[in-house]
Amino acid sequence: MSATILILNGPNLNLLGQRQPEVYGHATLKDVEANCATLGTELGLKVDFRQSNHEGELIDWIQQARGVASGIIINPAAYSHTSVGILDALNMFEAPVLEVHISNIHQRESFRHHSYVTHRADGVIAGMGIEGYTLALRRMATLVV
Ligand code: CA2
Repeated sequence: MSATILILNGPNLNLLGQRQPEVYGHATLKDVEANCATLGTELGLKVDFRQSNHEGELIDWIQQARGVASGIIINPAAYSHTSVGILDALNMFEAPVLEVHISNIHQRESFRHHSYVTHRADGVIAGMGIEGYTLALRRMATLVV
Protein backbone atom coordinates (compact mmCIF):
# COMPACT_ATOMS: atom_id res chain seq x y z
CA MET A 1 0.00 0.00 0.00
CA SER A 2 1.39 3.43 -0.91
CA ALA A 3 2.30 5.94 1.77
CA THR A 4 0.01 8.94 2.18
CA ILE A 5 1.51 12.44 2.24
CA LEU A 6 -0.76 15.13 3.64
CA ILE A 7 -0.23 18.52 1.99
CA LEU A 8 -1.79 21.35 3.99
CA ASN A 9 -2.35 24.94 2.95
CA GLY A 10 -3.27 27.78 5.26
CA PRO A 11 -5.41 30.88 5.01
CA ASN A 12 -6.00 32.76 1.77
CA LEU A 13 -4.09 30.28 -0.36
CA ASN A 14 -7.44 29.35 -1.94
CA LEU A 15 -7.08 32.72 -3.71
CA LEU A 16 -3.68 31.90 -5.18
CA GLY A 17 -3.40 33.16 -8.76
CA GLN A 18 -6.02 35.85 -8.25
CA ARG A 19 -3.93 38.53 -6.45
CA GLN A 20 -0.29 39.66 -6.16
CA PRO A 21 1.07 37.66 -9.13
CA GLU A 22 4.36 39.54 -8.72
CA VAL A 23 4.81 37.78 -5.35
CA TYR A 24 2.98 34.47 -5.80
CA GLY A 25 2.79 33.92 -9.58
CA HIS A 26 -0.23 33.14 -11.76
CA ALA A 27 -0.85 29.49 -10.89
CA THR A 28 -3.89 28.58 -8.82
CA LEU A 29 -4.00 26.19 -5.86
CA LYS A 30 -5.82 23.74 -8.16
CA ASP A 31 -2.74 23.84 -10.44
CA VAL A 32 -0.51 23.13 -7.42
CA GLU A 33 -2.75 20.23 -6.40
CA ALA A 34 -2.65 18.79 -9.93
CA ASN A 35 1.17 19.05 -10.03
CA CYS A 36 1.42 17.27 -6.67
CA ALA A 37 -1.05 14.56 -7.71
CA THR A 38 0.91 13.86 -10.93
CA LEU A 39 4.24 13.71 -9.11
CA GLY A 40 2.75 11.65 -6.29
CA THR A 41 1.68 9.00 -8.81
CA GLU A 42 5.19 9.03 -10.32
CA LEU A 43 6.76 8.63 -6.87
CA GLY A 44 4.29 5.98 -5.70
CA LEU A 45 2.86 8.26 -3.01
CA LYS A 46 -0.79 8.99 -2.26
CA VAL A 47 -1.26 12.75 -1.97
CA ASP A 48 -4.00 14.18 0.24
CA PHE A 49 -4.10 17.91 -0.61
CA ARG A 50 -6.14 20.32 1.54
CA GLN A 51 -6.61 24.03 2.27
CA SER A 52 -8.31 25.78 5.16
CA ASN A 53 -8.77 29.35 6.30
CA HIS A 54 -9.30 28.11 9.86
CA GLU A 55 -6.50 27.43 12.34
CA GLY A 56 -8.53 24.86 14.31
CA GLU A 57 -9.37 22.89 11.18
CA LEU A 58 -5.68 22.70 10.23
CA ILE A 59 -4.89 21.54 13.79
CA ASP A 60 -7.66 18.88 13.59
CA TRP A 61 -6.24 17.60 10.29
CA ILE A 62 -2.71 17.42 11.74
CA GLN A 63 -4.00 15.49 14.77
CA GLN A 64 -5.97 13.10 12.55
CA ALA A 65 -2.85 12.47 10.44
CA ARG A 66 -1.11 10.75 13.39
CA GLY A 67 -0.61 7.09 12.54
CA VAL A 68 -2.24 7.64 9.13
CA ALA A 69 0.00 9.92 7.06
CA SER A 70 3.68 9.13 6.44
CA GLY A 71 4.59 12.81 6.21
CA ILE A 72 3.17 16.32 6.18
CA ILE A 73 4.07 19.11 3.79
CA ILE A 74 2.63 22.37 5.04
CA ASN A 75 2.38 25.93 3.79
CA PRO A 76 0.88 27.46 6.93
CA ALA A 77 0.60 30.85 5.17
CA ALA A 78 -0.04 33.65 7.71
CA TYR A 79 -0.30 31.10 10.55
CA SER A 80 3.42 30.42 10.08
CA HIS A 81 4.08 33.68 11.86
CA THR A 82 1.46 33.43 14.60
CA SER A 83 0.42 29.89 15.46
CA VAL A 84 1.91 28.07 18.43
CA GLY A 85 -1.18 25.80 18.15
CA ILE A 86 -0.12 24.50 14.73
CA LEU A 87 3.45 24.07 16.01
CA ASP A 88 2.19 22.08 19.03
CA ALA A 89 0.06 19.84 16.79
CA LEU A 90 3.02 19.21 14.45
CA ASN A 91 5.21 18.40 17.45
CA MET A 92 2.80 15.55 18.26
CA PHE A 93 3.04 14.19 14.69
CA GLU A 94 5.65 11.43 14.57
CA ALA A 95 6.71 11.47 10.88
CA PRO A 96 8.60 14.01 8.69
CA VAL A 97 7.32 17.57 8.31
CA LEU A 98 8.41 19.86 5.49
CA GLU A 99 7.47 23.55 5.37
CA VAL A 100 6.90 25.35 2.08
CA HIS A 101 6.57 29.04 1.30
CA ILE A 102 5.95 30.17 -2.25
CA SER A 103 7.66 33.51 -1.65
CA ASN A 104 11.01 34.14 0.00
CA ILE A 105 9.70 35.14 3.43
CA HIS A 106 13.20 36.32 4.46
CA GLN A 107 13.23 38.94 1.73
CA ARG A 108 9.87 40.38 2.79
CA GLU A 109 8.54 42.29 5.83
CA SER A 110 10.33 41.47 9.09
CA PHE A 111 7.16 39.96 10.61
CA ARG A 112 7.37 37.19 7.98
CA HIS A 113 10.97 36.29 8.86
CA HIS A 114 10.01 34.10 11.82
CA SER A 115 7.94 30.95 11.42
CA TYR A 116 6.82 28.89 14.42
CA VAL A 117 6.49 25.85 12.15
CA THR A 118 10.21 26.03 11.31
CA HIS A 119 10.93 24.95 14.91
CA ARG A 120 9.44 21.54 14.00
CA ALA A 121 10.07 21.27 10.27
CA ASP A 122 12.66 18.78 9.06
CA GLY A 123 13.20 21.04 6.05
CA VAL A 124 12.04 24.41 4.74
CA ILE A 125 11.65 25.63 1.17
CA ALA A 126 11.00 29.33 0.52
CA GLY A 127 11.11 31.48 -2.58
CA MET A 128 10.94 28.67 -5.15
CA GLY A 129 7.43 29.60 -6.26
CA ILE A 130 4.90 26.79 -6.53
CA GLU A 131 7.76 24.47 -7.53
CA GLY A 132 8.51 24.41 -3.80
CA TYR A 133 5.64 21.95 -3.34
CA THR A 134 6.97 19.40 -5.82
CA LEU A 135 10.52 19.86 -4.52
CA ALA A 136 9.20 19.11 -1.03
CA LEU A 137 7.31 16.06 -2.33
CA ARG A 138 10.49 14.70 -3.96
CA ARG A 139 12.35 15.22 -0.69
CA MET A 140 9.51 13.58 1.24
CA ALA A 141 9.80 10.51 -1.02
CA THR A 142 13.42 10.10 0.10
CA LEU A 143 12.43 10.46 3.77
CA VAL A 144 9.52 8.02 3.89
CA VAL A 145 10.95 4.97 2.07
O1 CA2 B 1 5.00 32.64 0.58
C1 CA2 B 1 4.14 31.93 1.09
O2 CA2 B 1 3.80 30.84 0.63
C2 CA2 B 1 3.37 32.44 2.31
O3 CA2 B 1 3.20 31.35 3.21
C3 CA2 B 1 2.04 32.93 1.80
C4 CA2 B 1 1.18 33.64 2.85
C5 CA2 B 1 1.97 34.66 3.64
O4 CA2 B 1 1.18 35.15 4.72
C6 CA2 B 1 3.27 34.09 4.18
O5 CA2 B 1 3.98 35.11 4.84
C7 CA2 B 1 4.12 33.54 3.06
C8 CA2 B 1 0.00 34.36 2.19
C9 CA2 B 1 -0.93 33.47 1.47
C10 CA2 B 1 -1.91 34.29 0.71
O6 CA2 B 1 -1.95 33.77 -0.58
C11 CA2 B 1 -2.45 34.51 -1.60
C12 CA2 B 1 -1.71 34.55 -2.73
C13 CA2 B 1 -2.16 35.26 -3.82
C14 CA2 B 1 -3.38 35.87 -3.77
C15 CA2 B 1 -4.11 35.83 -2.64
C16 CA2 B 1 -3.65 35.12 -1.54
